[in-house]
Amino acid sequence: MKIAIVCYPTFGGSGVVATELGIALAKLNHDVHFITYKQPVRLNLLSPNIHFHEVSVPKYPLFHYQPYELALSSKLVDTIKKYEIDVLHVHYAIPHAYAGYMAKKMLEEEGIYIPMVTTLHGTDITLVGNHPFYKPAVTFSINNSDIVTSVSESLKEDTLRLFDIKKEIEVVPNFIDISQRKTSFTDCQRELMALPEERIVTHISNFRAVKRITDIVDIFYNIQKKMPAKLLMVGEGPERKSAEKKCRELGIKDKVVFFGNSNEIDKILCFSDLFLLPSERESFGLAALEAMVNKVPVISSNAGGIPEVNNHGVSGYLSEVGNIEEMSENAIRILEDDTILNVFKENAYKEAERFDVNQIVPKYIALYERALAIH
Ligand code: GMT
Repeated sequence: MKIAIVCYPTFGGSGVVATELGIALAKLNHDVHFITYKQPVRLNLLSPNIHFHEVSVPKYPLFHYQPYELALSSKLVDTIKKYEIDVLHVHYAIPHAYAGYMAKKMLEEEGIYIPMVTTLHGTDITLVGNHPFYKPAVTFSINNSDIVTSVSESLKEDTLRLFDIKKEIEVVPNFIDISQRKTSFTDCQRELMALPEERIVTHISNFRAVKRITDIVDIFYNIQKKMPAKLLMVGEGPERKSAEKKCRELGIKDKVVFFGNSNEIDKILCFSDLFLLPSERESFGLAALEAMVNKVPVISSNAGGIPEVNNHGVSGYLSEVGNIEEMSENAIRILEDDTILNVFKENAYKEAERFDVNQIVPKYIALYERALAIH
């Protein structure tokens, strides 16, 4: 099949999933065309059947806001025609499903039918899309997609609760390429990060308020009172400054490393002992899954879809959002005993196997085939 994928090219989970999906489809000999405003960050290999088409938005002084949706739908029309694309798959409803629908309609005028699969990722539904300013347009573009998927049962329930949805929503969970992880473990350089007796605690995100970054600092503060430990904070975003300030105020800044955005998260996770994800909301928690496949147990909140990924008492522990005391106690329970830690590490990996690329990508292919047959 020839598949066009629209996504955000940044470090957000939706862009990562879309990129990994495109790479997996290309390995299965499908022809994949990424259409977005920048080469996706995880797309570091362009192969004969992976293509990237940049959406450029020319700046014009009249526009207070540059019309990205217009440029995207025009680029979609051109690319779909030029490369005879079979299926359009848009990730993150805003504004991709809306622009995709416009492209579909423009192509229909020329007698070209293109089925559109829309994947809902989380904040496009729970935070941004639910805002009254966007809600009618988001509802419309979901209802007018040919197939709609969500990355967890929890996100499906949220979508049905928050919007007037007339379409079936199929749950296709996020996934991970386990075989690729196995081969990249060779250069794990733990000694560069911490002393042998120190435990390494890690968090990776876009440092937005929804991630409750200061809870992470509080939990780590409690951990380091009980054992030698380091906290590795990976990512960039609005909450980073306040987290750094809090580390200074608590007198733990020497034990915390802020990395900024990284393309080498497997290298960081390979020497991590525990992953913290105390988010206010999380449709899935891809970062937790990436930790688990690297044998890193997870202390998380029980928000949204996280319980579908992190298995309480097996791959880690879950607590109510904001229950810093319980999260700290559970973290210490896992970290203070080598035997317990090793059991959780192995369990985390086993739980991650449920989300292997080979289990999940065929589900998308089956949906594309169904979308093609709709016409
Ligand atoms: O806020 C983020 O974590 C980024 C956001 C995105 O759309 O890029 O992530 C959402 O999609 C990810 C991939 O499906 C999920 O793993 C995240 O849980 C989800 N984030 C939220 O729901 C807050």
